[in-house]
Amino acid sequence: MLTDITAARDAALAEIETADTLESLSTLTTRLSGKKGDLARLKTKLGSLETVDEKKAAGQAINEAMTAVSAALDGRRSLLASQAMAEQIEAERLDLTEFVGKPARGHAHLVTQAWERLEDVFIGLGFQVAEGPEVETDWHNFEALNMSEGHPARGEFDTLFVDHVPPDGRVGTTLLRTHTSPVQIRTMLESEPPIYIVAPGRVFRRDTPDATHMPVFHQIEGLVVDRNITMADLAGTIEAFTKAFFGPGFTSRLRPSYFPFTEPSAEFDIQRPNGDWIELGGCGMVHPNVLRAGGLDPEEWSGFAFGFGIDRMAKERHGVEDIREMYTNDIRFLEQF
Ligand code: FA5
Repeated sequence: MLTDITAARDAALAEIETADTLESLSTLTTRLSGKKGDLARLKTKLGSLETVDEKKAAGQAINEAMTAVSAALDGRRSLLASQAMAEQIEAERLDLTEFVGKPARGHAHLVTQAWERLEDVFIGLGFQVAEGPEVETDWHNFEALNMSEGHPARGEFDTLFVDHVPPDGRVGTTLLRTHTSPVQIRTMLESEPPIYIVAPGRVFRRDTPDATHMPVFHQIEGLVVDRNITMADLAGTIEAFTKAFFGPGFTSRLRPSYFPFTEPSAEFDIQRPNGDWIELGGCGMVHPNVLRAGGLDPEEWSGFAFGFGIDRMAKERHGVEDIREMYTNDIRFLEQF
């Protein structure tokens, strides 16, 4: 009997050692610990033993064997469970190494970069940065800039009107500013000369998008009002800006032009080191009517103003073929700058 018990125990222990999954171990557990297990069957035969001592010895041996089998099952179960856990962890492991060291970072949009650099360069030349609202009154956008109602120059600004009834009830007198020039008026009305400001911002026109036009784009305005300001100051400022912004190999020129709010007026162009000319924007001496609208006496004060498109400038500077590309938000395009 004792030999059978030892044999049954050893067979059970050997089987437990070979169980290699939790499922097979579970089946084995049911079989070994159930009533049909070898040890359980041997237990039922205890009664057939002849002496009490034999029964006692065999009973003890069976109990010890059962304890050993049960301990082996537990040990095997926890080993297989920890192996299964390790496998799961390995299978679900996230490779985070790509975030270690040099994470991919975005950067400011091409136009924002140009806007910020323009501010930096003009601040370096002694200018301050001013702002104005994007929704403007007809008065600030046109009237005060020497374009009264019916002025033909208004036709050049395809204006988007805002569906808003102002306190005076004159519908159609509130609009999306068509240029940054109304900031000239607001600055003159709000501060005393000397004035040296630039005003970058978003402007709106009912222009159909094409390679050089967007209905929403950006301009930067410049305004200087002081005593004895002349056209030479304007030309010198444009030249200093051109060299500071584009580099020492670039130069600028003024060409006669017309704007209702400046007199005389000019277009200004810059020349690349390879000789190519790029049109940048408009400028001129602030018109006496504009100084008056800003609350200043043209006999005492004089000034110059300029304005140009930031998007157009960024486009030229980086050799972008089509201005619309800058607004399609294609990451492959934007990443280049
Ligand atoms: C003006 O807007 C004047 N306010 C500029 C000015 C200021 C002149 C102060 C004198 C004194 P103009 O309409 O030409 O001018 O526009 C200026 C610049 O804005 C253009 O040279 C161009 O670079 C840019 N621009 C005009 N329309 C668009 C458009 N639809 N999309 C992108 N850029 C544009």
